[in-house]
Amino acid sequence: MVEVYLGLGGNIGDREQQLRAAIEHLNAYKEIEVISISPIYETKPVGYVEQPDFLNVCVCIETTLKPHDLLAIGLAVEAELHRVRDVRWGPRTIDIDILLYGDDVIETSQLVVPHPRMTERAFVMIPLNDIAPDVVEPRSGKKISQLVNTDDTVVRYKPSCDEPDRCE
Ligand code: X6L
Ligand code: MG
Ligand code: MG
Repeated sequence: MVEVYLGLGGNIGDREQQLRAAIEHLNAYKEIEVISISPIYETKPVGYVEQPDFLNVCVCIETTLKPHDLLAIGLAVEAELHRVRDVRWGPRTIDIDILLYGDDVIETSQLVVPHPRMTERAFVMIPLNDIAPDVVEPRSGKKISQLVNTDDTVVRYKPSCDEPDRCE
């Protein structure tokens, strides 16, 4: 069993409903248990800016899945929620990224973990710091609380749910 942190985001349709549906879809796998969910934040698009604002959230799961099997499940959940891969960095109903997989460092052509640019992105680091301030990012050896830039401002959209099975 390994503790994994996922970053989820979306900016098309009912954004909050899609985040919650994605978390429910993940939790429905017997190999995945959702442990905690950060508050949801509304964030300005980064990378390709001419698109709607995102909602972003980070989730802690425990899983018995190997990293590539978890990646495949994430992609399957994205597809179930009608993600269409169109414009690079463009709008999407849901994006599910593996941020941290225990303290593993993974570098394959399919998957790089820790997520290589996560520490630069407030839409990842602010919610991650809410649920994992003492978790160590294994490339730097630093805690999330030491890596988060608290000068970055992102706007809280909704509080967290303490009991993942009982949200809504
Ligand atoms: C220069 C070049 C500077 C590229 C930044 C940053 C590219 C982030 C892609 C970049 C660059 C990304 C989300 C988002 C995306 C999201 C918010 C990406 C991939 N996903 N903006 N932009 N939330 N707020 O989930 O992260 S596209
Ligand atoms: Mg992403
Ligand atoms: Mg992705």
